[in-house]
Amino acid sequence: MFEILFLRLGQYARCVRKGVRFKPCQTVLFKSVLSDNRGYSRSACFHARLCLPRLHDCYVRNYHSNFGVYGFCPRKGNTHKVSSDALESKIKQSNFYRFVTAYRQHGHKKANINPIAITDESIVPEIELGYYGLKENDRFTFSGILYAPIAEGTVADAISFLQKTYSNTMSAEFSYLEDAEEVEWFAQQMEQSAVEELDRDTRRNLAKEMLKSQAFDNYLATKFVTVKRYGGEGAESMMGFFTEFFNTSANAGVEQVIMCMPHRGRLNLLTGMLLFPPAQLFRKLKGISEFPEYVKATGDVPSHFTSSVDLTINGKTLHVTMVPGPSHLEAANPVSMGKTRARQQTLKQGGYCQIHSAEWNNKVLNLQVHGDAAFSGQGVNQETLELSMVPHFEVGGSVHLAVNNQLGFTTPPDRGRSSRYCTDLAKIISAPVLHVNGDFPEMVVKATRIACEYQRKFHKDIFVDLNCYRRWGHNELDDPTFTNPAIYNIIQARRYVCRCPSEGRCND
Ligand SMILES: Cc1ncc(C[n+]2csc(CCOP(=O)(O)OP(=O)(O)O)c2C)c(N)n1
Ligand SMILES: [Mg+2]
Repeated sequence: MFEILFLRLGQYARCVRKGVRFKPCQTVLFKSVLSDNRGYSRSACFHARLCLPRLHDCYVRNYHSNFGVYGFCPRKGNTHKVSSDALESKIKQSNFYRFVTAYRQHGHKKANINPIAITDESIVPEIELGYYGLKENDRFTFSGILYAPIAEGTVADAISFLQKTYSNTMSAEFSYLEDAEEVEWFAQQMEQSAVEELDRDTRRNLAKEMLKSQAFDNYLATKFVTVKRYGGEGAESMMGFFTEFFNTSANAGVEQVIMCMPHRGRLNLLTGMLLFPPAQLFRKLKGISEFPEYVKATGDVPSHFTSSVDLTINGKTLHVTMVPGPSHLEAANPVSMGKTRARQQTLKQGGYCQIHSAEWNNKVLNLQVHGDAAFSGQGVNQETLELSMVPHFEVGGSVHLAVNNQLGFTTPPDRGRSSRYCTDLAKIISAPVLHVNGDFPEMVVKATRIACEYQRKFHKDIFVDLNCYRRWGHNELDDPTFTNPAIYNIIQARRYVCRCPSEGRCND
């Protein structure tokens, strides 16, 4: 009975999509070829008297209809309204408001986001007080303009708060967002996050995951000296991103994450969090096939390994699928988006929901991890980003992490791109970018939280630019001191990020 009902509905849906028109309560002859799992076909021919209008309303969305396009959730227009109090405060204190706005826009230029900075850009003319006719001891009401913990104070107080928010070890670019509501929301998140402390459990977990990643790299470096492992040393805080990303997603009701990732730190993530069996990896690193002995085959290189697992987080199940990695950098990004969309379609989510007014509901989330050089250098990223909000391609916003170790094999940023940041391509779709110093893993966690919340709220792409460094050569077998002596003078004089408890980093 269910099979017949299913067939009727499926047939009807296909006919509707092909443009076949039915009259209400018309007797329809369905002739179908059914395939069963024993591999042969049998014909079925039966009549069905269907109450078509009711069926149509309840179960089927036309591809094009008055309700919109099947598989597409139109975005709401800009309905942002500034409260009258806030507006009054802004108008009365317009010079101060201009200054705060400029800080939100340009503060990132003097942020301390580069752990291996060679040059220092501390003067940013756009946020010099003289431009706004302000003096340090002028007093203003902050309410309606700033999301500071104090309601009023001097310009010096405001500068110290803005500095802590936008010119610290984390910063953001968001002033170009096209919707005023998003700009205001972003400023609020940044300013509230600046005064928040992470709880003890989060900090302990963060330290644990980073140390695990480092111990894994040390082990591989000792046991498999001649193997290319593309280690995560210098970028350990990417584990902070992943921990927070998976936790916050599971807590928010995400059920599936479809992700793509290049070589850097991939083995660390696979074995550390995505339950990839270390024994299988070690077999491969020893030169033995990753398949069981009775299978006469060998697979791809270790850095293309993949995983598809159920994680249990706070009693919730989060399925994480990492798509297989090709050598061709960034090529997996559109594949991961396509897979995300296909999963959303299977689960009838967002634009595929049978309820016409449904919005993206974030059950399936796309995560894209990039290398700094590959992201700015590969044209496929421009193509993928431009598809990110196109009907029938969009996935309700992807979260992007750029593991920015400031080298692409041997190429430093100033020889590999013209843009200021490796993530500047994000601006073609006006996507916000959070820049964070990888030496401050707690800031990485905060940036990840804001990124996930933005994606969830606005269903648009967002980027985290994790500024870090590469402790060894590109694949540990090359000598970077020969190709990049200036950078490696700085790197070799440093200690590992997880070993700096006295400096307040992971200090539990
Ligand atoms: C399309 C493509 N071009 C070139 C390469 C060769 N290649 C492999 S890794 C790499 C450097 C990538 O740098 P980045 O994206 O910054 O990642 P990192 O290794 O620094 O993490 C290059 C050029 C490749 N694999 N794919
Ligand atoms: Mg790089």
